[in-house]
Amino acid sequence: SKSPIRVTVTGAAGQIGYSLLFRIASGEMLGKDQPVILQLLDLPQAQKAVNGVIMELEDCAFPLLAGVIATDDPAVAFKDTQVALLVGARPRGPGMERKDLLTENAKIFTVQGAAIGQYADPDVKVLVVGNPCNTNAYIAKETAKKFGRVKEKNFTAMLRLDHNRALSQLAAKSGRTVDSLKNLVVWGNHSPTMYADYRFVTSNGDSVKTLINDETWNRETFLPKVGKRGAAIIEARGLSSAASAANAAIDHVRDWVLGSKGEWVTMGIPSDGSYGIPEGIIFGVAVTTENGEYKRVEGIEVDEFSRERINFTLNELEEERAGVADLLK
Ligand code: NAX
Repeated sequence: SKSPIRVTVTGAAGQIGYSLLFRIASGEMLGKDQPVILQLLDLPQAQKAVNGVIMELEDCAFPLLAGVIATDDPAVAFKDTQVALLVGARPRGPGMERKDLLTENAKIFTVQGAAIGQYADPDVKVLVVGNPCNTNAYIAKETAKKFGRVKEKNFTAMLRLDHNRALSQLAAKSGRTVDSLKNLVVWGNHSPTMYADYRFVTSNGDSVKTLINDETWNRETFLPKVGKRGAAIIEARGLSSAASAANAAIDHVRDWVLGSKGEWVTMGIPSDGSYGIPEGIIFGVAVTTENGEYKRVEGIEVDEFSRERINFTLNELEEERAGVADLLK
């Protein structure tokens, strides 16, 4: 049988954690034959709640769950970890400006990036979910890099929820099934500025754009709906998306580790300069995945409207990067 993979989850006592951990332990993320050891990080005041979650994990008697640890120490949580899901983050409190949110989170992700850089497995795959996730991933990457041990390109941010949201909207509008849709990409930042690009989506060989045949719908309904879906969930549920976010995290890591079988999926990855995205910025792009590696889809045509939208979301990311530059010196 396979030896267990160490999986770190931060923010383990939170609502995404509560959806995520059980699915990881049941084998939905790394495979039904792959044992896992969970390394759970949360704040000191959340340890009691983490222990409650661990009691429930025990009560599931998952055959693949080879061990669980709980800690408030990043050095312990990231020790030898092979997959790290960075979910815990500082939420925006009353009266907090966007800038404050950015710097509060920058502090968390420099600490965690340093722990990953020092203690994680050199091949660790990192997915940042905690917002602002692109910039948090950037901060963790830049900090980890200083230790020269782990792979920079393995710092990724979660755009998959946006990707899945867009898929569902396109399926409903075109009357095709979600699983028939191929070649969607969501460019940019996980924020309302993201650009869900339906131009190349096909369903059983048919162009979905042609099937829908309504560019006004794209611009005035689809794009805003996908962009503001998070806010709509909060409005309806009184809480932010959790089960769908956990589901997207599972999709992201599963495809990365087990392969996307030639299909495009969206991942926020460090830019290599293609598509005019400055190197190093964590930007949502289309990738295919195979043998535990992602490969950026190259050569996607960028028309005038798409260039405008890509620049808009890029601008926001450049502002975020400038906002944390001092902290990374
Ligand atoms: P919760 O507030 O329910 O849970 C967050 C947990 O993180 C808490 O248990 C808290 O104690 C812990 N935490 C805070 N700071 C920590 C630190 N320094 N180290 C370890 N743990 C820490 O939030 P939840 O609903 O689970 O959301 C978590 C994050 O995901 C938020 O930042 C949220 O904005 C983000 N999201 C990102 C999405 C994406 O698509 N990228 C979508 C869903 C979600 O909004």
